[in-house]
Amino acid sequence: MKSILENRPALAKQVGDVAEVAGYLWQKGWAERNGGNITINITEYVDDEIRGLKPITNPVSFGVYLPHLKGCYFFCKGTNKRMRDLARWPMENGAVIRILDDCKSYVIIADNPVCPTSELPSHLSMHNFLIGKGSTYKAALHTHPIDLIAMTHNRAFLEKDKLTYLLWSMIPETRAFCPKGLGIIPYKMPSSIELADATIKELEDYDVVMWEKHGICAVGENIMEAFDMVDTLSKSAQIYLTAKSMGFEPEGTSPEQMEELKIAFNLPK
Ligand code: 2HA
Ligand code: ZN
Repeated sequence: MKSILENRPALAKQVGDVAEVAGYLWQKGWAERNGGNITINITEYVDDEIRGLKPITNPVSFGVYLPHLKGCYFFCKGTNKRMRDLARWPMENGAVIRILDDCKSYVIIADNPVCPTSELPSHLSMHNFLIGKGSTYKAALHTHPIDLIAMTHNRAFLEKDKLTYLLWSMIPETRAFCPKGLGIIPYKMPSSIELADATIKELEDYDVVMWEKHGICAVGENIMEAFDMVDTLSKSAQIYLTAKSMGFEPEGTSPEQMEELKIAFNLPK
């Protein structure tokens, strides 16, 4: 069977980047079993031939009305599929979906009938929110970073922007490259509409949000950018816990040093 990626190098590059990031997630130990999910909005790479492709599944409802997604196309990791397999065989462990005109359901169009991620409601809600506000962001990533999830088991860290300032103060890169900080979402049932709604609310202020005792969600221009933000935050968490395990509280950069970075990098917060 001919793959939808054949003779479409720009689209193949997007899926290739997803596969590369899926490999990193596995190597980092953030993607046990089927843990985590990735979706990218590929509508800009869709040509008339793709638009004419017959669905390979019946319509499936995703449980929410998302008006900005009408006619959009996404590449999605499959539910119950492993990141480490997505890394090697993206089109066997993910699929391209088309959002139908009712804005509440999708069909799979290629390459295989791989049912999309269990977190589809939150992923599609994030894409709908991004398009609605005129953002150029195309990627949404959810993964399970050990260090950052562990931090959400401490109630003191769940206070608004407590973790943001702590992680920013561990290394200047985090302040510069995760400039909006880290939003916190109190524990909600995985895959639920409540989790999706709470996530998009936090995206008003943040590009990266923690799901308490579960994982992290990041949105970005592309999948590499979304991954880089999570990787940078995790590096800060590692520095914090390395200092703690050496028996001391890390000092952190000072408010003056933070302010200096804010001016130098023209940061929003
Ligand atoms: O896809 O991580 O949150 C598996 C998950 C659900
Ligand atoms: Zn998860």
